[in-house]
Amino acid sequence: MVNCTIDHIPVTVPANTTIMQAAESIGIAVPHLCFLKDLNEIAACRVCAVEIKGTDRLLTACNNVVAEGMAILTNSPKVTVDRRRTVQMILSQHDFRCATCVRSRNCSLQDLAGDLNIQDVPFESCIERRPWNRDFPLIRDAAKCIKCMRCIQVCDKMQSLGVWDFEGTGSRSTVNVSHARNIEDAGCSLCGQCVTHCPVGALSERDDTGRFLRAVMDPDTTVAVQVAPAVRTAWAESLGLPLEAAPVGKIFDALKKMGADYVFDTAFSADLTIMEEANELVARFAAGDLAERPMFTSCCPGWVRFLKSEYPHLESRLSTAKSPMQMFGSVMKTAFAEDQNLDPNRLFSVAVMPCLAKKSEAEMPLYAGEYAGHETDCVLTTREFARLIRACHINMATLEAVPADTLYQSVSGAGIIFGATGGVMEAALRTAYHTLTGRNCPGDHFADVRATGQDTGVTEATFAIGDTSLRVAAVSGLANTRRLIEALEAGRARYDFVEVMACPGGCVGGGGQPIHDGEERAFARGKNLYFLDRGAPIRHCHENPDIRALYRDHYGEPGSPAARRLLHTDHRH
Ligand code: HC1
Ligand code: SF4
Repeated sequence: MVNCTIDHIPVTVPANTTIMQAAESIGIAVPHLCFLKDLNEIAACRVCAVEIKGTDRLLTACNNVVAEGMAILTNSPKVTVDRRRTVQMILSQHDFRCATCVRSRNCSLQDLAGDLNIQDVPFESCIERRPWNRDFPLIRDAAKCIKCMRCIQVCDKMQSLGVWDFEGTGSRSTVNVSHARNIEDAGCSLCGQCVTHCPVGALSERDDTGRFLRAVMDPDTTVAVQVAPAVRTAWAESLGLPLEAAPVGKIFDALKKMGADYVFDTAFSADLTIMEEANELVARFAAGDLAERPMFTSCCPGWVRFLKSEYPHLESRLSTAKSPMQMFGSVMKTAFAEDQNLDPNRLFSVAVMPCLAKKSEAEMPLYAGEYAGHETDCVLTTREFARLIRACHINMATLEAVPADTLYQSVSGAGIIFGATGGVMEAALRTAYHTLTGRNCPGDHFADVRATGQDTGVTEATFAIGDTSLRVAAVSGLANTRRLIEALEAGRARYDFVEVMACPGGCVGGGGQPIHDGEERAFARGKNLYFLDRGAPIRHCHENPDIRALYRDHYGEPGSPAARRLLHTDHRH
């Protein structure tokens, strides 16, 4: 153990404890900007510098460890002056027009400058400006980048993709797309994790709120909105409502107040996806084609982008079932339009998603149908939705929980847990169990695939269903996924069915969710979905009466020619 003092308070900590951790252990938060636990501990910003009494030097607290007898001051006048100057230097390279910044009120640099009472920047401004393709779902504003390196580390260590890199030397050093590529060609999965880990407004999603508002303002356009399972766990985090007071019905109410004509829960089409995907799993199994195992889930577009660019030879292992978002878009423009006597060419289909990659999934040519537009015409992230609530001056206190619209009101708990890692797998196994045995399993029968919060991003299990033994895995995070695929390819692992989610913890931790700097909330949000599943009156997708009615009236049965035409894809293009 090591004994030292921090701000005159004695503290004893294990050897190799950083100054920042030691301070935290006695409730002293050392200000910082670039630090991310386990990902970015390199003191790039120098904001966490502290004074060591008896020396001339300031030491950065995030990457220096305490030593026996050290007397550390985190708030001496010397530290304060140094910290103010450091932040002023950073501001001299940062476009601080905060009033129009997407991260205003949720920006670590803005908070820090406010806390340090910085009212001017006495250094010459040198702001870097670079062109960027504003049509791409991920936007980078070089003028706001503070070179903290978080995006580089997150993309590299968490997602194994290395899309960003440092370039230049000295005062010209900066961050850019690696290997001088354009972002479109850089193999970006669009997971958005670099966005949620950026402390400022340098990275963001493309803002599509204007397209949504134009559609609801057009009297000749019918707007139908679906809301993803994970959105309900997080939408109110930045709006001042506690989770218990923020059910999905209030999201529906807010959307109606914004002018949406119809509102639906993507958990409904998650049920539909499972009908098709479980049927496909059983069929692939019955065919006994071992070379085609495992079957991979295909609902996460970040994962599908990753697979197509990194492991294109595995494309045929993807389930051909469209994602719930795309299935709902297809249903809206075909079955729903037909049943409600609506012109599909005047139907604008919107999806509120916790995800950036959903924007690119919706735009893929393969999802343009025989009507105007795409199956999904506009994707808004959870953050864009929260911004719309503010922009439309919707008073959160007036929102009421209203039901989704008919014909698709009913959702199962299995559809709801899609938003958490392991949830798609669990939902599919519940229905596959029914297909193979003719009976329903207990709701929590496959709970072993749920993440515990302590795991490494992969959960594995073997289940016996009737005479069949299934070896399954659920993985989240693309670096974890790469390790899993490499183990498969090397013959070190064998699975029949694998669920992949690009974002750690699944969609609940998606790149379009509200940002809490340096803090991961995915696991807690996921627990909320399992809580909703436990209390759901229906816990199996195949028991959803509205799904049954949809099959009765339009598709016949899972895997039918109509279902294959409208609800599946070959993933090409
Ligand atoms: Fe997801 Fe999915 S779970 S991919 O995270 O399969 O985005 O929530 O909507 O499509 O259902 C996202 C979430 C979402 C789809 C579903
Ligand atoms: Fe990397 Fe994901 Fe950011 Fe793309 S969106 S650059 S894959 S972290």
